[in-house]
Amino acid sequence: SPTIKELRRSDFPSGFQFGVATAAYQIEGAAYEGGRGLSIWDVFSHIQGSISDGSNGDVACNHYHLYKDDVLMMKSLGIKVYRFSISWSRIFPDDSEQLNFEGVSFYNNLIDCLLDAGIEPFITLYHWDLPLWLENDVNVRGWLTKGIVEHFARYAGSCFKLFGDKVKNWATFNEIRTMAVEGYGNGSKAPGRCSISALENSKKTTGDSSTEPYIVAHNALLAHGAAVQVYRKFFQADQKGRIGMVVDGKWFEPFSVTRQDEDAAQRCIEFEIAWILDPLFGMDYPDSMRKGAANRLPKFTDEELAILHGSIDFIGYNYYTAYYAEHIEYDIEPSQRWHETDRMANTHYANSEGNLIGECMGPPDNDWIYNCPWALPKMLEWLRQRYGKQQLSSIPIFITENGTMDDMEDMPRHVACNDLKRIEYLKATLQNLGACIKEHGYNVQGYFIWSLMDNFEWNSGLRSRFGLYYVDFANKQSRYIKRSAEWYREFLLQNDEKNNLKLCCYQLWSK
Ligand code: PNW
Repeated sequence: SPTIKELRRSDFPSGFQFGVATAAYQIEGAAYEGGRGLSIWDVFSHIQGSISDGSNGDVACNHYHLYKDDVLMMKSLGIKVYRFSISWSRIFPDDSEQLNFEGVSFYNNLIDCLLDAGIEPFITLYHWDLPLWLENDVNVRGWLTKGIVEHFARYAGSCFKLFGDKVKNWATFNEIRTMAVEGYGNGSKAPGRCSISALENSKKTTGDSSTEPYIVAHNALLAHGAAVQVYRKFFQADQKGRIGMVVDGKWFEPFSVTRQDEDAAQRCIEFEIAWILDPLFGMDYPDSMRKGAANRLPKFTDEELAILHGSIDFIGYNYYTAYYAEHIEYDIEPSQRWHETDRMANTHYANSEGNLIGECMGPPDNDWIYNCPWALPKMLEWLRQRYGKQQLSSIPIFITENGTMDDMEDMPRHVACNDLKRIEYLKATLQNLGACIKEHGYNVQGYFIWSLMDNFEWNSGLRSRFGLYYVDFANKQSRYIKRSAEWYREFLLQNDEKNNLKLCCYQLWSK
């Protein structure tokens, strides 16, 4: 086992940025305030049975009202960058596509407050909360048609125009893979469409899961391309910011030492991360996907590929975990297949010898995160091999999310705040990240912990806690510091900074 060394800020390049990440629907609340329109998550979270604890994001962390306190909390951590998302339906509540100025001022106030606190904003334009009017428009049907592309480009352009003088980091999308597979493949996330037989009896909307995840991802990629064109053509020269995309993908190890399982592991990585990144690096979808999904995978025109090629100034990568992959042939009709079966692999937490991939971090019924800090360097090397050392030397990588949930549901607050397992997980990831940057020179420029505070964890609701701060959802959304927040602060701040910070926080507080 690797020796656990102490971790120091100086193990990372001096310009390396540390931060925390959140997303609008997961923290803002105020779902019916400030002129906000509904999104697909407002509808989905209120359908009985879709959220495991029956909660929703109506109030969430009430960040919409408590944002000033939250910025102070961030400042006291010593972070220098904050990743958050804009709620599209707060800016454009309905199909008139008229700006909602109350929504705009919320984000302006938040951004000003962050800059005041010396924290750089890093904005995700789309973190899964599509305005309902776009889902319901029969000519658009959410992400299912190309009609969405111009709407997204308009929304993105408005954000650049409204906030781009102050915001220099833009990510168009968070995790196109997850939104496509979980929103249209297994239906566990909004808009909850699925057709696979295992879920036939659930209350989810009927869709065609053999095609829709691919169509949705395709249209989202085109929307990304259109937004980047707008930024580069009209804003980038003046505003001097950068634009990229946030992707996710687990690392996969072969289930057994066989050629078949090695190929299966490679296929899984391609079906997760290369699906989205290959087209951005001038390639078509991976061959393995063309083979697996055949004519159900949409085709790019030359013109579309030309737009996508080179359309990111950085890669945002959300890293959480790794699994084992086993080769398997599915005996089902192409029309019954979906993304997870097309890749012809089963995934496991233990390999053929029974060894676990890592320590399980979550509670028994929500155990998708295993602590595999060693897999992050493997993924960085995989990216370098696939997209080229030269190319990746000019396209920096940001680890835009990394974190874990508590291992028990409904734990008392004092137990949840004594979160030593989270510290272990974060520290191990950072040790591996720092070491591989030093040894191999990967151009990784930042790292964000998911998340600043406990929040609405999508279909797992409010009980799956990912925060550095505890949120008491039953009592005014009060925030309480966890041991992991203290640990992050100790890691980030030098002694003199700690003293200065006390003073700054006091001054901000009294403002
Ligand atoms: C992220 N995977 O989703 C999301 O961006 C966050 O909004 C969410 O709260 C966070 O993870 C924690 O769940 C992911 O399969 C979904 O590796 C799936 C994976 C990774 C991240």
